[in-house]
Amino acid sequence: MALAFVTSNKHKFEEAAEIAKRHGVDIVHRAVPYAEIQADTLEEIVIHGAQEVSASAGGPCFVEDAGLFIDALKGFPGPYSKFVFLTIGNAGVLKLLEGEKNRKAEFRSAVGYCEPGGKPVVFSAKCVGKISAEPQGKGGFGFDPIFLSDGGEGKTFAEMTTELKNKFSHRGKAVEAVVKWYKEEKSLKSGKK
Ligand code: ITT
Repeated sequence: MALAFVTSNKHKFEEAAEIAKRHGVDIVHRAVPYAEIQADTLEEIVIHGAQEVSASAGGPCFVEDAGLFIDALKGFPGPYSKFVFLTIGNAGVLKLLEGEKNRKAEFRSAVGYCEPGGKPVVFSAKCVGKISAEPQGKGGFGFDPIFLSDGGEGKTFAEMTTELKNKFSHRGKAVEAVVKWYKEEKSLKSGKK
C-alpha cells in the first residue's frame, strides 16, 4: 500500500514526491482537511494531525507542518506562519525587518507519521539561512522568494529547482528521514532483512 502525504498544499506534495521517487517509495497525495491545533511546537501539531488523519486514511500516512522562525523577531512567526503569510505576506515580513541588520532566520519542519491504530512517529529538521532584502525569484511558494538558505550561493528558494531546494530545505530533510525510515520498516516487516 502506498504511503499517503496528507496536505492541502500541492507544492509540498511535489517536493515530497521528488524525494520519495529518488528512494523508490510510492507516495500518494491526499488533501483531506484535518484540525491543526494551536500549539507552541510544530511537533505537537503533527502528532495530533497524524493521529487524526490515520484513523480515516486506511493505511500508512504522514502530515507535515512547517514554519519560518526569524531571529530578530524572537522566532516569530514560527507556528503561526500560515496566518502571517495569508495576512501580511512577504511584503509585511520585509517591512517588519526594515533597517534590521540581523537577517538570520530558519525554516523548521516536523513530519508526523502514523498508521491506523498506531502511535505517531515524528521527524524534525531545519534549514538555516537569511531573509533577503527584497523578493527574488518566481518559483516555489510561501516565503520562498525571501529566504536565502546558507550554502545556496545567494539564491532564494524561489530561484531553485525542486531538487535543489530539497537538498537544503527543512522539508527536504524531514521528508527524506520519514521516507528512509518507512522503507527500512517495510523491508524489516516483509522479512527482506
Ligand atoms: P498543510 O495543509 O500541509 O498544513 P500549509 O500550506 O498549510 O499545508 P504549513 O502549515 O506547513 O503549510 O506552512 C505554514 C506556512 O509557512 C505556509 O502557509 C507557507 O506560507 C509557509 N511555508 C511552509 N513551508 C514553506 C516553504 O518550504 N517555503 C516557503 N514557505 C513555506
